[in-house]
Amino acid sequence: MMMRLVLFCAILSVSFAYSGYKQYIPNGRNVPNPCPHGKATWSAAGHTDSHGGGARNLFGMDFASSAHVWTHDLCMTDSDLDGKRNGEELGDPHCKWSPGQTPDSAATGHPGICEPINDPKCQSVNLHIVC
Ligand SMILES: [Ca+2]
Repeated sequence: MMMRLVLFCAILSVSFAYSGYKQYIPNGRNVPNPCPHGKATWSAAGHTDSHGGGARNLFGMDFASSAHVWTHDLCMTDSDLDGKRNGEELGDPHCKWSPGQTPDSAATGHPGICEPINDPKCQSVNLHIVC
């Protein structure tokens, strides 16, 4: 019984660790999944696996570098090198969003996955993405 409780708490804390960052980026709970098949949203925008977890993607590395804070610089950066700034993709085109506010618009792209996902220009960037 005690072991089950410890395991349950461990799983719960891991889940919170992932979901905790979503509130620190605009539309963090509604980042579109650019994969051709699968669910509509990407679980953890900063990671390579669509279900959450895996290594950090390019946006995840930039987000970690800014101490997990949505800064003007992070907003203006095009982490995934697809020609669209992170703020543009996450619905904060003017880089004025802060936690707790409603973003200007819905997210239109994924800040850590070069899109269109199968475009030749994106192949080297998307090498470790797991749909
Ligand atoms: Ca981009």
